[in-house]
Amino acid sequence: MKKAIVFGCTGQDGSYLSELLLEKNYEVTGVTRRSSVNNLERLTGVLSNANFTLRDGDLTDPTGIFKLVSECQADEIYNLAAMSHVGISFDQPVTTMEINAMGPLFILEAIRQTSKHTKFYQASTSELFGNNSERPQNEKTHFCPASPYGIAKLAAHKMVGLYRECYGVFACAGILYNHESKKRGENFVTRKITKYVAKVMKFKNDNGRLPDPSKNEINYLEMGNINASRDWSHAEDMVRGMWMMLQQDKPQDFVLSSGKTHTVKQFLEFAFDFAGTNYSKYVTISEKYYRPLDVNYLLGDCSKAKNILGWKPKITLEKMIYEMVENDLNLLENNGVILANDSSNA
Ligand code: NAP
Ligand code: G4F
Repeated sequence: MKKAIVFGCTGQDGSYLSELLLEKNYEVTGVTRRSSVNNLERLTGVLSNANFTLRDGDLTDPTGIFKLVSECQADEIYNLAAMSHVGISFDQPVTTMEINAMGPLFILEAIRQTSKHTKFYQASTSELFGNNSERPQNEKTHFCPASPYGIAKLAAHKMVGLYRECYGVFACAGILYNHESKKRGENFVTRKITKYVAKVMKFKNDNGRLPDPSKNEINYLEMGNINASRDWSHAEDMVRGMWMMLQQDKPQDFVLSSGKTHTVKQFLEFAFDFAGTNYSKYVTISEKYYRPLDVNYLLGDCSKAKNILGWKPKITLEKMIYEMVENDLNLLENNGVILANDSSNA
């Protein structure tokens, strides 16, 4: 039985990847950092599986990581842990560097010193390309990150290449474009929108008509830069690609993307269609959600992954938005979850 460690198992990707690895009969060690509240809700599908074990670990703690990596002697380690919000990285640049740049280095160094046979996957990102004008971007496109998040991820990305080249560590970085799902964090733009649309739909189901924000029947949806374009995929497709990278004979980096880009405005249009209305009545633009610098256009060319891994995305954007809206509506209908006002500037 193969053994894998998943850093970031409580997150969107970590939970889907843990499910996938268990389906493939791996013994999975999921790493969680200390939390004062239960944050295992995304793991409900795996917690009762006898092949899944939770262990404490924080990416900012090199001694703990050394101990974990050397004791487990895993076949594969996936690092999906990160301070993953680009907007917040402008407010927390130091923490972002500590977690996103130093964390992967601690894991690589532990592998090099104590577990050389272990294959390593690092969660790189399309944010590495920043505002490079090349379209679409691929593995050869020049990196031009435009946030503390992107810069920290670039440091980790370069370390992966270095450890591969200098020390022969089997290390791969997946340059992944945006991916979403019903498990997406609530302060990313897609989930923020689908949660709001679900609230509109619930009002309509209860009252037989749409809510009117000008009559305080619902808060306005405050948004930032809705002209930005993103290449959105489903997280389940992406974690399959991560696993495929580590099944190769040779370690390499790969872009994973849908190959299509849409503006946030278009995402709003698609999502509000499910409620049978248009977003313009509900959305206000607030400076609070603008970033000091934003990446305006991302579009990935995943030909290399298609040719070498045989990977391609299966879930369409439309299907994904439907899944997200339906899930948020179910949460509202079944649990009476009240959508909190988003008071952060994320
Ligand atoms: P996510 O839902 O925000 O999950 C992040 C995970 O990292 C959580 O489990 C979090 O734990 C953990 N974490 C944060 N700081 C940590 C620390 N100091 N020590 C240990 N664990 C820590 O992110 P995601 O969307 O699944 O993304 C997974 C990875 O892919 C991230 O590295 C992200 O940067 C990268 N990525 C994501 C996308 C995307 O569109 N989703 C695209 C490209 C790359 P808590 O639950 O305790 O917070
Ligand atoms: O959903 P977002 O916060 O995702 P962003 O910044 O693209 O980052 C995500 O994808 C990266 C891969 O490209 C990952 F590496 C990263 O970990 C994360 O998963 O924002 C998407 C776009 C941005 O242009 C943002 O400015 O939506 C714009 N936006 C407009 N209004 C908003 C909002 N973003 C958020 N979070 N909240 C808003 O109200």
